[in-house]
Parts: sequence; C-alpha cells; structure tokens
Amino acid sequence: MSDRRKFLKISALAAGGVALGRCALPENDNNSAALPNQASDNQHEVPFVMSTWRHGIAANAAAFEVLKAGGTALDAAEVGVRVTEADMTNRSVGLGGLPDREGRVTLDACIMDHDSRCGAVAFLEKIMHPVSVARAVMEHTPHVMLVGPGAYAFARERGFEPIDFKVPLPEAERAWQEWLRNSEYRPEPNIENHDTIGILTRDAEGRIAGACTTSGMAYKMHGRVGDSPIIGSGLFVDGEVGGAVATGLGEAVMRVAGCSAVVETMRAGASPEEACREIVERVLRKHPEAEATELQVGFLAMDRAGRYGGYSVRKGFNYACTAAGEDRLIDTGYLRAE
Ligand code: SD4
Repeated sequence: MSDRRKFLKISALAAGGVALGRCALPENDNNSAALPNQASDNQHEVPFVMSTWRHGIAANAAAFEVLKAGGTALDAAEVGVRVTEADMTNRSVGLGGLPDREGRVTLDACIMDHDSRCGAVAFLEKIMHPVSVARAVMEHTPHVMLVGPGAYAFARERGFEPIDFKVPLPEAERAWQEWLRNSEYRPEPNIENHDTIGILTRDAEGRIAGACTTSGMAYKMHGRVGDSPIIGSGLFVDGEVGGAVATGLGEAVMRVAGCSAVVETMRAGASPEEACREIVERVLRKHPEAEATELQVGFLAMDRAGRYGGYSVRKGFNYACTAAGEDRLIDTGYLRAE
C-alpha cells in the first residue's frame, strides 16, 4: 500500500446511491437477506481497479500506477497480479504457495482483454510469473492454454527463467509435512483471509481486462487444475458487457462456468452485484452438500457502464477497489453467515 493511499475497510452495500469515483459507503451490515441487491449501483470513474481479498490492495496500487500513466487495462491487470505472484509470504498465489499432496507447487493463471483475446497456463512449475506466461500464450501462440511441461517449455522458449530457490518454501513445506500426518483433504474457506487473486481493470478508454492467478487449493491431487486458469470459470471478459473473476472452491465454480455465467447475467440486464449474487445462488443450488462442506465461492464483476460489485456464498470475502484518490477494502454480501 502506498503512503499516499489509506485503505478504508468498509462493509459493502450502500443502500441505493451512485458514488462516482469512489466506493459507496455502507449503511448496513452486509447481511444480504436484509439488503436485496441494493449495492448494485456502485459506480466508478475510469481508470478503476478491483481485485479479490486483502492482498488486492498492493496489486491494485501497481495496476493503478499503470492506468494513471495511460497504460492499458491489459497491462494493468498483468502488472497488478504480478505483485501478488512475487509475494513470497503469500501461501495461495505464486511460488510461495502451499504445495499439492506430493509436495509440488503448481501454478494456474489466465488473462483476458476486452476483445476476448485470452491466454492461460495451468499446472506450471518453477516459473515466478505464470500470468505473464499466460499473456505470452495469448500473444505468441495460436492457442489459449498450455499446461504442465508444455507450458514450462514454452515459458523457457520465451525467456522466462526458472527460479533458483527450492519450493515449497520452508514454511509451506512445514505446513505440508504437518498435513501429511493425517492427509485429510478439506478445502478451507477464506484461508487467512486471502486466496487466489483475480483482478479487473478499466482504463481511461473504458476498456476492461482481467487476470487471475493462484497456486490452487492446498494439498490438491497432483495434476489437479482449478477454475482460475479456465477462461469462463475463473475469469471472463466481454468488452460488450463487462468482466468477472472468481475465487474459492474451483470445482464449484467450474460446475457452473461461473464467470461466464456472471457476464451473461449482466448481458441479460443484471447489475454486477445482482449477477454475482445470482450465480452464487446457482452454485449453492448445484451443491446441496455445501452446508456441510463449508464451501466458499466469491465473484467480483464490473460492467462497461462503470458499475461494480461482488457476492459470495459465505461471510468473509472481500475485495479491494481503487479509483482516483480513493481506495477501499469492501466486504461483499453473502448468503451464509457461517
Ligand atoms: C482453485 N479457485 O484452485 C482456486 C483457488 C481458490 O480458494 O480461490 N481457492 O480452486
């Protein structure tokens, strides 16, 4: 967080009003039942950045610098999440992340712009910035997605150097060793109040772009790929409509093609927050066991009119938003308080 910027943590969901250039301030706690879609009028000026979780604060700051200097939404999205990927204290994004059950740190990422150009990598090891490899897939191949050794070989061809330190990092290795004692896989919602980073950016020209990057669920099966690098699940942008990013249990997001569904719901007329809420409700409908498993899924969305919002299955999901002179950390509405 830059010195000039002070993030204010607020409960989301202003009742009604449109707040240009800033996030609307709350009048109520974020119990969605009491506030049916009232935050849907949150609106921003350009440029604007929003991203998942508290770690989005630092990502937004970097992305916003790009936008302020006249950079594109696409550049800003990439630069923003690279900050999180490089943060070796982060246990859910980048090479500082927790490993899979074999002790390997495997990374997933994707990026997409307003013209529906997109790139993705999955199951990638030893490369610091999977989002930049994803962008290279988009710009330098006829494909959208490369995975595993193929993604690694492509990254090396494009000049990405492998890291020269051992992963998992010692702390992540210790956590994995501890986990191995019981080897019980149980996705935890809202781990340490941060998780995958998904970012949406809007530049001075009004173009929207997004990126999503993660080390995936801790202790996943080796080879498992979640929603985050899947265009339409962890991220979707359509310049005619808007964009969405997801966080949480990837399997649940993939089963409803989450971010594509959010964007299509906006296309049909819903505001970003209404759309996020509708797809969160769909996630729960498709997962009747969700109460027992404590499933968490959250979406963020913005539309081309400048409206933005988010919603989650459970309490605890928040996002950072940054506009000229204003930064906020906002708790989203949710369907389940526990
Ligand atoms: C995944 N959606 O791999 C990502 C990680 C995440 O809460 O957001 N976990 O499923």
